Amino acid sequence: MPTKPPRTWGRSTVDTACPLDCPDSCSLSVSVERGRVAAIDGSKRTPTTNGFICAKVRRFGDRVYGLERLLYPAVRSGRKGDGTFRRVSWDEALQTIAERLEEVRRTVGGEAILPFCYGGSNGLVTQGTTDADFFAALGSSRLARTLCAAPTGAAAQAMYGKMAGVAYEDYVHARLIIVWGANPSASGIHLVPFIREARARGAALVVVDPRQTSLAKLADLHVPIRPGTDVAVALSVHRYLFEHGHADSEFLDAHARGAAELRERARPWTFERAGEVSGVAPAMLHEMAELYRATTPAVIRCGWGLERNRNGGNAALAVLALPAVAGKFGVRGGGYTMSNSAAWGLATSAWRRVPDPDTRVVNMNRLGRALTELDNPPVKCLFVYNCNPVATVPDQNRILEGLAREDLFTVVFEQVMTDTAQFADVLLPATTFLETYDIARGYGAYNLQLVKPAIDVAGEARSNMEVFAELAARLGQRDDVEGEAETMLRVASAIPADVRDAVLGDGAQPLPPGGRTPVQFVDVQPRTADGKIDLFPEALEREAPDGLYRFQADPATEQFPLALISPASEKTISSTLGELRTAPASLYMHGADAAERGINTADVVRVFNALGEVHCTVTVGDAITQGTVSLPKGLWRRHTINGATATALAPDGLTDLGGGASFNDARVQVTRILPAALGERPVSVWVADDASVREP
Ligand SMILES: Nc1nc2c(c(=O)[nH]1)N[C@H]1C(S)=C(S)[C@@H](COP(=O)(O)OP(=O)(O)OC[C@H]3O[C@@H](n4cnc5c(=O)[nH]c(N)nc54)[C@H](O)[C@@H]3O)O[C@H]1N2
Ligand SMILES: Nc1nc2c(c(=O)[nH]1)N[C@H]1C(S)=C(S)[C@@H](COP(=O)(O)OP(=O)(O)OC[C@H]3O[C@@H](n4cnc5c(=O)[nH]c(N)nc54)[C@H](O)[C@@H]3O)O[C@H]1N2
Ligand code: SF4
Ligand SMILES: [Mo]
Repeated sequence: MPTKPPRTWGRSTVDTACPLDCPDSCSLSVSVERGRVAAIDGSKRTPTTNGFICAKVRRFGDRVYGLERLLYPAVRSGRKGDGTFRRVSWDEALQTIAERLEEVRRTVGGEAILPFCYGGSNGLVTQGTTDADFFAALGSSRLARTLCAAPTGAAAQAMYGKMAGVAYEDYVHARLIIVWGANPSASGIHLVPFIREARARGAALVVVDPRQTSLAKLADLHVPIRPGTDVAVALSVHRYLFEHGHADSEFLDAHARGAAELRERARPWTFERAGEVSGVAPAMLHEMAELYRATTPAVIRCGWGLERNRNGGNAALAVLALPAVAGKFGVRGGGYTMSNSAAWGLATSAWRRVPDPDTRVVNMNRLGRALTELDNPPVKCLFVYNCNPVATVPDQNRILEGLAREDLFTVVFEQVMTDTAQFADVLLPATTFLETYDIARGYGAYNLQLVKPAIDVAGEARSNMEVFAELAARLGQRDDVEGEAETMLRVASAIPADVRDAVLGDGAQPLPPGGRTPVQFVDVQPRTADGKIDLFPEALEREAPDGLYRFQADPATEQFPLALISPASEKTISSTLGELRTAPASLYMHGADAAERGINTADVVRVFNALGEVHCTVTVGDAITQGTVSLPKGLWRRHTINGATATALAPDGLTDLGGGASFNDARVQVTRILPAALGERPVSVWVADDASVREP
C-alpha cells in the first residue's frame, strides 16, 4: 500500500511582511505548498508583531485564490457598470490604454487624464514610483492624495515636523494612556497588549470616542464625545493648564513658539462651554484635565477618527499640543504617537519625478464633482489603481453618476472585482503582496521590511511597476521611466544606509530610528525649521477657514439630526477584503434614539440625507453616544439592501486643514422601513451576526 506523504511534504516557509494600510506592518511567516499559500501567520521577527496577526490577513489566501480574483486583462462588453467583460491579451489591453491616453492628451490635453490611487498595498514601491513618473511625463492632472491623514498630517508636520512618536513597546512605561479618536482593537491590534500590560502595572486609561469601544469599556474614563468636537474638548484642557498655572512654562520657553496665541484661543473654552458643544459633562472634562496634569509619564495615542470632520485639522493641533503645554515630553512612556511614517526619514521625493507644478490639482475627496462638473478640460480618462473609490470616497452617488458617463474612459487596475472595477472600460489584474516585491513601512510600529514574493503569480496578474513601465515604453517615455528592478533599487537606495542591509537582507530587523525606541525630546527632536515646536503655525492660520483653534458649528439640522460615523472594522482594511465579508451591514444606534423612532434591533431602516440613502438592518445598544449612529467603513455595495454604503451619505466638504475628507460630518435621519415596503425580499437574510455589529 502506498504511504501518504507527510503533511509537511513540499512545504516551505517564506519570511515576508504585510504592506496593507495598517499601522502595524507585521512580519509574516507564509507557508507555501507547491507554489500556493497553505497558511499565513505572524512571525517573531519584529517584536511588535510577536508571532500574531489579525484574522483578516490570516485569510488573505482566500483573496488570492477567490472567485473574485482578477486573473486576466479584460475589456467591457456590456453597459457601463454592469460588470460584464471579455478577456483580452495583455498586449491588446495595454495597447488600447496607450492609444486612448495618447489621443486624449493630444486632442484635449494631459490634464484630461486623472490618475486615481490611494491606500492599496501601502508599500513604498507599489505607488509613487513608476506610476508617478509615468503620469508626470504624460502631464496628467495631479491628484491631491487627501482621503486620509491629510489634516492630522498637516498638523503634525507644522507643529513638530512629524517628529517620531512613542513606540508601542514604550506604552508599558506610561502611568496614563489617553487613546484619542483611535480604536486599536480593530485598527492596529499590536498596540493593545502593551496597553493591557501598562494597565496591569497600574496605568490609568482614558478613551475619547463617541463609541464605547472595547478599550473604552476597560477604561478608567470614557469621554463619550460628539463627533467633530475634539478641538473644543482639547482646548478646555489647555485652558485649565494655562489659567491655573499648570502649563510648563520653562519647557515652552525653551522648546516652543506660539504658546501665547494658543493660550489666547483656548481662553473662551471653559469646561462648561466645551461640555455644551461636545455633550460631555463638564465634571468629566475637569477630571480628564486634572488626571493629565497630575500623571507622568502620560502618553496620548492620537488616531485618525478625530480628523474626519470639518474641525479635523484643528482637533489634531489641539490634541498634539497637549504634551508640550503640560510638559509631558522627555521621559520614556511620555509624549504622543501620531503617524510614524516619517520617522525613518526616507526621502521619498528622492525617487520621484517632479510633475510640472502648473498642472491642475484635483482633490481626490471630490472625485464625484471632478467627473461630473470639472471643465477646462473635463476628465476624459480616469486611471484607478490601489484604490476602490466607489466604496471609499465621499459622495458615492455622484461618483457613480460620473463613472456611468459614456464619454469617460476608465481603466481599473485591481486584484479583485470591486465595486469600482465593475465600471471599467479596461480591467487589468494586479498582483498581491504575496506575489511581488515591495518594502513595507509601519506607520504605528517601527517596522521596515522587505516584502517578497512567496507564491506563484495567479493567472496573468502583473505588478504596478511592470504595468506602468510597459505603458511608458508604449508611449515612448522610456527615457523617463525605469523598469521594475531599477525602481526597487532606487527605492532601496533612499533607505538610510545604517539600516538598509537589515531591511533588504534576511537577517534581523532594523532598530527604530535612533537605534532604540525613541524618547521624544531625548532621542528625537522636532524637525521644524528651527527645531522648536510651533504651537501656532502661521501658514495654517491662513489656511483654516476661521483661523487656528476655532470651532466650526455642527452641521446637524432638524431634518438630519444624527451624526453618522463610519470607523474601521476588523473585517476589512478600508474596503480591502470586503469580498470575504459575508455579514450584511448593520447600523448601530443608541437605545434612546431608536425608541424615539420606534425602531428595534433587526428592523430594516432607511438612513438618509440630501445626498443619498442606505437601507440596512439596525442594532440597538448603549455602546454609542446618543445622537450618533455608526456604520462600518469600507463596506461593499452588496452589504446593504439597496447597494449604497456610508460614503453615499458622506459630504464632500473638506476639512479645515489639509483638504481632507469629512466622512464623519454626515448628518442623517433614520426611519424604520415597514416590511411591506421591502416586497418579497426575505428580511431574515439581512439580520446581521457579526462581531463588528455587537461592538458598534
Ligand atoms: N482592521 C482594520 N484596520 C485598519 C483599517 C481598517 O479599515 N480595518 N484602516 C487603516 C487605516 S486606512 C487607518 S487611517 C487607520 C484608522 O484607525 P483609527 O485611528 O482607529 O481611525 P477610525 O477607525 O477612523 O476611528 C477611530 C475611532 O474614532 C472614533 N471617532 C469617530 N469620530 C470621532 C471624533 O470626531 N472624535 C473622536 N475623538 N473620535 C471619533 C470612532 O468611533 C473610532 O472608534 O486604521 C488602519 N487599520
Ligand atoms: N465611510 C468611510 N469611508 C472611508 C473612511 C471612513 O472613515 N469612512 N476612511 C478612509 C480611509 S482611512 C482610507 S485610508 C481610504 C482608503 O481607501 P482606498 O484607497 O480605496 O483603499 P482600499 O479600500 O483598501 O482599496 C485599495 C484597493 O487597491 C487594490 N490594490 C492593493 N494592492 C494593489 C497593487 O499592488 N496594485 C493595484 N493596482 N491595486 C492594488 C486592492 O485590491 C483594493 O481594492 O478609505 C477611506 N474611506
Ligand atoms: S493588516 Fe495589520 S494587523 Fe493584519 S497582518 Fe497586516 S499589519 Fe498585521
Ligand atoms: Mo486611512
